[in-house]
Amino acid sequence: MTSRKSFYITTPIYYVNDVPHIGHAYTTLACDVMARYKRSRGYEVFFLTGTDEHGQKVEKAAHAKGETPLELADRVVKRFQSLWDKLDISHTDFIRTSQERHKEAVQEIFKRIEAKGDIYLGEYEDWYCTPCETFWTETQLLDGNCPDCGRPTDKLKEESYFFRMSQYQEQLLKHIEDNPDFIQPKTRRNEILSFVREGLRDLSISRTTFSWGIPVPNNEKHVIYVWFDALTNYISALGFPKDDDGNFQQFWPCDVHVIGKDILRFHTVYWPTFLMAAGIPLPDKVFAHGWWTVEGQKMSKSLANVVEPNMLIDKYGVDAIRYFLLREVPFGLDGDFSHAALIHRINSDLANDLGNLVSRSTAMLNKYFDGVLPVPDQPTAHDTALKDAFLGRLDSIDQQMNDLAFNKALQSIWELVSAANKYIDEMAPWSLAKEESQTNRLGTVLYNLIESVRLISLLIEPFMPQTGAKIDTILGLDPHDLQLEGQDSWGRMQPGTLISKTEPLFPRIDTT
Ligand code: ME8
Repeated sequence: MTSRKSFYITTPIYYVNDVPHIGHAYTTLACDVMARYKRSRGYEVFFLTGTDEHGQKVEKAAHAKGETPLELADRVVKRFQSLWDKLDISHTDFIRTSQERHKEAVQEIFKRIEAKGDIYLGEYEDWYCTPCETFWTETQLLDGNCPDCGRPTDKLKEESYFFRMSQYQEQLLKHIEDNPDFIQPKTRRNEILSFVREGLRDLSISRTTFSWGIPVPNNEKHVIYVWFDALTNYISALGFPKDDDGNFQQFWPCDVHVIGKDILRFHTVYWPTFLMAAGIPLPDKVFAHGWWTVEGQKMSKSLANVVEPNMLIDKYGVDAIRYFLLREVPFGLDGDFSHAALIHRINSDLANDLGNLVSRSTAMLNKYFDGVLPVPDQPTAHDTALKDAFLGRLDSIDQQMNDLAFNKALQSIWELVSAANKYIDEMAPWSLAKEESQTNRLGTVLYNLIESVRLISLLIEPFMPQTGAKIDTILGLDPHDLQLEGQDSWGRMQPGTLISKTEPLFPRIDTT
């Protein structure tokens, strides 16, 4: 990641012909965690999400329901927005491709590429998969069906505008080769490298068979291809081309587009070549995460109901879901959602490890010092080891976060939770409390514990904002004043602060 103090992160914009499910929640959540983390490190963050509303699929779905496409979109957009509220998503902007600001940007890029001579009018004849909005050649089909989703395709012949994508093959290859971090994880990069090496064809970028979309400038018979339209959201939301607010200037190029592996090619072949042709710099990184199955099976409509995100949040709490999704599976690999695994994580990591640390530390401080944080004494070797454990991990956690290795970052944070729990067991404050001569020592131990809890709270806040805020309130801290301060982070709790007692942060879930 670059060293500038601005950070721009995006989710895909989701189709409105489906309602939000756990897969959409996963991508959006990962971006939210990253956005919150970067803010906690002092970055100015632009975090974009939104909806992809044009195209034949949406037009068909709307007609089937007796609605206009925009009516359908308005209805489904509310479902996405209310889920993002419920999931504590802290996006800066929500772009809808039906908005005027977006139309202007798409037409502008089209015009720029056309003016350069890289768009021409031709005729298209190929096999089209409507659910995937993708054309396939005869040889790409599998038994006559779409090689991606297996559904039937239709033969289409139409007049179409083409983008000279073939002209950009060498430039794209060179970019991917020169920028090893451009496509992540590595396996995805290799996939795209071999795809590009096989050769790029010119791309059909307009349709005449439906009308729900953005018209081609100066030829209203044609609607711009939905992927050309959709990908442009990443700059239209920043105010491109006028840039009245200076967001495009400040935030572009994007630090990272986070996507699922299903839409990798669109983001690492189509999008960069459109940008090259339009003379716009490329994003720094595209990260494609893996695919969720549910209880071992591909997510179908009926299975999606079993893991309906609103229902999961109501049942288990928003922070538990946020924690589970990012802790359970390395970001980039496929994962399986099971209720048993979720309950196990809640009981062991959240109720036991984290919950007990916070309740034991604050309860003892209340019992032995009436909740008033004592002044720490000279540190012993144990105290220094605890402090060093924290400071020693801050840099690696920063690296893990910048690599989007969320599960590793959480593992590192939980090593700190364990270190603090172990410190309690070894220092045995209850024994120190029995001897009056040990009052200063007891005070030092409890100070170190509360300081550990403060830092853990800061580190978990991006993942579990409500829990972080709860702990800050218990510790009498204003969350807005808090930032990680690198190696100066230890020892910032003010002696004399009044610390309250707490109910368990995560009640155990009974599995019997
Ligand atoms: O593709 N596991 O929108 P979309 C993990 N509009 N992630 C999943 C998932 C699963 N089972 N299912 C969906 C589109 N996702 C286009 C994008 S961007 C310019 C246009 C997530 O509604 C994952 O992020 O089909 C995937 O890439 C995205 O939802 C697809 O959302």
